[in-house]
Amino acid sequence: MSNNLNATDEKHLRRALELAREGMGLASPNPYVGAVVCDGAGELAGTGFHTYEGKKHAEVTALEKAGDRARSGTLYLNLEPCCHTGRTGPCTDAVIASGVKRVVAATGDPNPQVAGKGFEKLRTAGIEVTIADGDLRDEARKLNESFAKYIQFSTPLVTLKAGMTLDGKIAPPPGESDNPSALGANTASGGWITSQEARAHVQKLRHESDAIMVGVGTVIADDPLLTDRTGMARRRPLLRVIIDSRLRLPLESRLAKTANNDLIVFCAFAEEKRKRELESRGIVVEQLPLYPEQDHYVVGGRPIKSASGRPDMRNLAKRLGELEITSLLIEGGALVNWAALAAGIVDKVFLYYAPKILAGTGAVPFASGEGFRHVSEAAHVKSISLHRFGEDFAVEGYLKDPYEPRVEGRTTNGPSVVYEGV
Ligand code: AOF
Ligand code: ZN
Repeated sequence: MSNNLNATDEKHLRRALELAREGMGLASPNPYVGAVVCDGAGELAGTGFHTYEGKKHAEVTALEKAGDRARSGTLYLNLEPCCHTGRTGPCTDAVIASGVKRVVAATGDPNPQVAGKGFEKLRTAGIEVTIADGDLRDEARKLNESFAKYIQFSTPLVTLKAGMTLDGKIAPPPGESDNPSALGANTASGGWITSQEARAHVQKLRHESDAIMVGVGTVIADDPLLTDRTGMARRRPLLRVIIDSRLRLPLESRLAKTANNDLIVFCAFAEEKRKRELESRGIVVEQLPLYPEQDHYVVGGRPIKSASGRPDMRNLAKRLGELEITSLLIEGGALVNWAALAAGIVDKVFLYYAPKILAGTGAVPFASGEGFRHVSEAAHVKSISLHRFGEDFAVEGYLKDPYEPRVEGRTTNGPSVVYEGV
């Protein structure tokens, strides 16, 4: 519930949010935006939502549909109208020209080029502006959290996803699996831990993501396809990203066999022949700088040794940002999960738990590596929501607020990342 909106406002703003969701898979790298126009008598006069290919911003479509009926009416939308010229002109001009007397928005635009200036322009033109509080505002912010991260920091929102047992194991001891699809019998980790319902939800996460990433160890063990199998339309194929320091990606893996300019391998050492071999199969290979030898992260004031000899995750996030990737879903394994956590690139987690206990020291933990050494230094997951999937449940929560400005810097002890909010 919003405290500052009446029931009619709420109804129309909810509809705008619903319309915005129609852009799922189709709006990135732009935000999801939906708009509703009501005429002076409160009757529905036009709706619209944004897709990147469609170019037109949501409110422009809705106002065009409403035509003259917009005069003295109200415009509802989930995001502040833009006031700058990008691929299209400023929406604020179109809103002012339409003659609406009131704009009700769920939240501001995190784009620094807009951020409050859009509302200001409307108010200066004499339009009454109401910005929602409560649930609707929260929902609208959540809907565009990837866009918020990307537009402010030029790196994707990074979500660490894992399916595990109650005791935090993502796989039984290597070599004891009966996964028929596993490539390497000795390292196989397969056999589903989580339920079909939980895995269907992971497909939804994949659909909402621009890119998905695993380490090459997971490819060798599980031979995953890493595709979006929701069947829903998407503007760009889900970019499949593999961290593979020494280009071990098997050519007979399902990933390599299905590569079609949607598979990118980040390595640390690129042997020319191997690189060409992969590239000839439509796989993009890029070399990333290594973590500097003496590099460490500072977590809660204490240094943590980074994974030297591996591609630097921070550069990876930057590179994906350059490729207009607004969201990255990391799906393991244990080493990559730790590397991402230690590098401080993780914004949120989506952890699925099946009511099973594997126990044993040989089973594969959610994250391996050095780990945080003190409880006081542990990654602190905030703003938690719980989800149920049949017998399973999932914890969704944040290590960093995608909307908050943050300081990422270096200390006097060499390059390091200040792991904020932990
Ligand atoms: C709106 N309504 O429907 C969208 C907005 O390059 P452009 O012209 O498409 O501008 C993209 C920016 O405009 C994007 O970064 C965000 O700030 C805003 N998106 N704004 O008023 C819309 N899609
Ligand atoms: Zn606009």
